[in-house]
Formats: sequence, structure tokens, C-alpha cells
Amino acid sequence: MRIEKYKIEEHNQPLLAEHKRKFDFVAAGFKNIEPIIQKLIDFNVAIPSWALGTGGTRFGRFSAAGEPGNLEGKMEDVGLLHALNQSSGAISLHIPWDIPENYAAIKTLAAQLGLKFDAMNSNTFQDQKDQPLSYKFGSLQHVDKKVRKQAIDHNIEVIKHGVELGSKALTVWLSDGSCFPGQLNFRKAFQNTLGSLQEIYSALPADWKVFVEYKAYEPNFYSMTVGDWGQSLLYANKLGSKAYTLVDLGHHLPNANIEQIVALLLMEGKLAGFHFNDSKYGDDDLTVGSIKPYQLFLIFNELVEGMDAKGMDHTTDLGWMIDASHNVKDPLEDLLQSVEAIMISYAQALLIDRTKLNEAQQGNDVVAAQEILQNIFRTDVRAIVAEARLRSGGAISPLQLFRQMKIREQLIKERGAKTVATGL
Ligand code: RM4
Ligand code: MN
Ligand code: MN
Repeated sequence: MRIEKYKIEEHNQPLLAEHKRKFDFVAAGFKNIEPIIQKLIDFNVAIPSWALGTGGTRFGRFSAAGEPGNLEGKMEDVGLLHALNQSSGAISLHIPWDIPENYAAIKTLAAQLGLKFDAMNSNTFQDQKDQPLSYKFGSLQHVDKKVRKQAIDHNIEVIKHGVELGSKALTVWLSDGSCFPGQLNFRKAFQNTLGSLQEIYSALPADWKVFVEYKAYEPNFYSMTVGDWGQSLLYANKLGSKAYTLVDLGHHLPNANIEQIVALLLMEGKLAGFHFNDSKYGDDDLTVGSIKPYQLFLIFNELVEGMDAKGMDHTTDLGWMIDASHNVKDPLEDLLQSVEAIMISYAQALLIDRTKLNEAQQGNDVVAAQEILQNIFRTDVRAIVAEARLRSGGAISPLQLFRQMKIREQLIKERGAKTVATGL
């Protein structure tokens, strides 16, 4: 299904006066809001193809109805999100969950929906049917060269799909590691992984990047071969200038200072991939901003400050993606909430008075520094975000329109109640 333009206008019309009242009020508090609105208009977050169905845990999966049954359906879902919020104009594909069968047709559909192809994701954390060798004991780290080769070839295959679609990056997330002490020689596991990554790296086109994603634990529970940002940075530095670290907000041990990690990686010019979600305990993959919105704001503060210090383009120099999973919510509603949370934090980070913050820091005025950050965090900027959306042709209230239009009900009619999307 598609959302026609007039539906959005019909929705916006009765909300305009109230929106304007809120926007004028908040905008009056800032000197120059226009360049900030432009940055919000330009900002887009990719949606991963595996987030459009219901997620599960190892205890069970409770499918939502009307899930997309193929790649085209998933792209249509992202198209719906993008039509509503004008900030979800990209999709990130996971191979082999979403192998594009007809590149030309997929590209045409993407163009119709206004979508770009974000980073491509490989999968060597599951065995696929008809796969000759198993990844039970790892993939790129495996003690057996033949298994490593199979995993390397898979990654090169993923790059090839990406080249056809116009993607410019490969994300490698490895579940490699060990479950028990003594199982692995850490040094050999690192070196095998590095050697494998080097082969993948040499297959990268000149204008591509590779993101080496880290994760503290799960599915391996004793060691992960790319377990933290330090290890990821080691690989990225050894690989070369096209290799970068990827920060996923759910991949740290509890209480890690993610904002500091982000600041230092940007300083080193080695952060290029970013996965948004929220977490209470671990890789919970919860809705962005649902548990720790202040932390999200602090992270955005460092992202904006760090990118500006390097003269980076906010929209293109980092690969922004939502990496969440939804066990009890409608996936599309959950994604609308996530995008909104990201835009709010980004807007707030853009509104920080950096001169004043710098003065407070230089003067060791701890109280003033906290006040500057928290004053912004406690400012309701939702009308600024809505204004950016409105100007780009989106809905003032995407979630409200999603429900008013009964989009899920229509998808169930089209696709049936029993479809199950590929993914986790
Ligand atoms: C991992 C990691 C990867 C994602 C998979 C599905 O935990 O976050 O980015 O591709 O999950
Ligand atoms: Mn991730
Ligand atoms: Mn994850």
C-alpha cells in the first residue's frame, strides 16, 4: 500500500494552528532556528530489513499480522514510514535474509518510494540450509581455513549485491567468540579474524567502507572476538582507511560511557557506522529513547560536537541505522517512535550553546555545564521536529496518522494474518 499526498495534507490541516502555536513558542527561545530546521530536514535514518517483522527471543516469537513476506513488502513498509515522517529514506539489507532477485526491479521500487540502499549486512552467525560447513565454532575466526574461506566468500557475495543496488558500505557483525575458558586461543582467533577481514577488505570497491561492529556478549558468553570498541578499532586501524568502527547502542557492558566512546572514535576519524536502539540490560534492541533518553541526548551531543570538530557532514559521513526488534509492539509503530526519539535528541544536540558550554568547561564551572545541557534536554523541541517534517511533506503526527488510516489493518487485508517476515 502507498500513502497518497492528499491523505497527509488532510491530516495536517486541522493540526496546523495548534502546531504553529507550539512551534512559534519554542522557536522564539532560540536565535537562529532556520539552519537547524534544515539539518533536521536533511537527516535520514536507515531502517533495517529485519526490523519490519516481529522480533523474538529464544523463548518464543509472537508474530504480528500483515508482516511483509518478501523484500518488496519490506521496502513498501519502509516507504510507508518515509511517507509519514520524511526521515526514513533508506533501507539496510541483511543477506541472505533478503537477497534481491531482480536488481532492476528492486531499484525501480526504491526510486518510487524515495529510498536509498544503506550498508549491506552479512550473516555468518547462522547456518543456512545447504551450507556445506558450519559456523558453530565461529566464522572469520574459525580454526579451519575452509570455514573461514566460506565466510569470506559470503561477505564478498554481499558486497556484490550491494554494488548492484548502489550501496556503499558493508557491515560485518560477528558472533564469533567462545563460550568457555580454554576453548579459544585469543591471539589466534584475533589473527584469523584479521586475516579474513583483510581478504574481505581487498574486495571492497574504492568508494566503499567496511564497518566492524562490536558486541560485548551473546551468543558467545565467555569471549567475543570483536567484543568492544578497542578491539574493533584495532581491526579497523590494521585494515586501513576504508575500515571503521560501528557503535551499536545495545552492545556494551552495563553502564559503559557510550558518549565518551563516540567522542574518541570520532576524534580518531574511525567512527562511521551507528546502530540505534535502547537497552535496560544488554542487547535488548528496545525502542530508541524508551529507557534512557538522557543518555541518547548526551550521545548526540558528542556526535554533533565531534562531527563538527572534524568538518563532517551529519547526513552522509556516518551510516545511521535503527537496529531494534519489537516483541510486543507493531513494528511500524515502534519504528515511528524510534525515528521521533532520534530526531528529538538530534534537534536538542544542535540547539546546545557550544560557546557557553565551552566557557563553562574551560572555567571548571561544573554547575553551569550541567545547566546548559539539562536546560536543552528539558526543552520540548517536538514542534521543531514536526516543523521540519511538515516542510518536507511529512505528517505533523505520523503515529496518529498511521492509526487513523488503519494502515496495519490494510496491510493485513493485503498480506493476510499469517505472513512471517524473515529475520531474527
Ligand atoms: C546483532 C547486531 C547486528 C545485526 C544482528 C541482526 O546483534 O546488532 O548489527 O545485524 O544483530
Ligand atoms: Mn547492530
Ligand atoms: Mn545487536
